[in-house]
Amino acid sequence: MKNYSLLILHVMSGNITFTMIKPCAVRSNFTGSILKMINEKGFRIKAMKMTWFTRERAEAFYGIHVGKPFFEDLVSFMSSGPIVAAILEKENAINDFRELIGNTNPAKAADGTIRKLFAESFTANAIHGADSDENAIREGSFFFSEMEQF
Ligand code: IDP
Ligand code: MG
Repeated sequence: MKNYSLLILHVMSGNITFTMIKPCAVRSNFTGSILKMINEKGFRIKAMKMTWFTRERAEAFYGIHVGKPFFEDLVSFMSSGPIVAAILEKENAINDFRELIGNTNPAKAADGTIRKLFAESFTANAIHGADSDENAIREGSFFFSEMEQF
């Protein structure tokens, strides 16, 4: 595979995460405020685009959640409008980003977290953050080619 060694380096160093500003937050014009918080926390934007999931692409992206009770709502919601997808770089990226976004359930998210500030509901919880180094690489590759990562 092309650039396989680079990919392994990223996985091992754990300095990459993948995020999406979800349709609810883009619709509400929170994109700028959220990106500001991400930058101020020390993340560097390695790749970024505004795009729109088709239903099929959303189903494929969230394949690990097939069969769960929230899957249908999640796929409908995620394909309901444009998102902003990005690959972010920082030491300890996965954990630090999960801390910045807060609990999946915004009712449980800590004060000052992105989900606490901007989420509308459990499903429409403003932002996605990858949960592991492996998933960050997989999810980033879902949206960005090598040439789109800087
Ligand atoms: P995460 O986004 O915090 O990693 P996951 O468990 O991976 O949480 O779930 C993916 C997304 O599915 C969540 O961000 C949320 O939008 C939605 N979701 C997860 N669990 C529930 C639920 O119990 N009710 C409604 N939506 C849920
Ligand atoms: Mg997850």
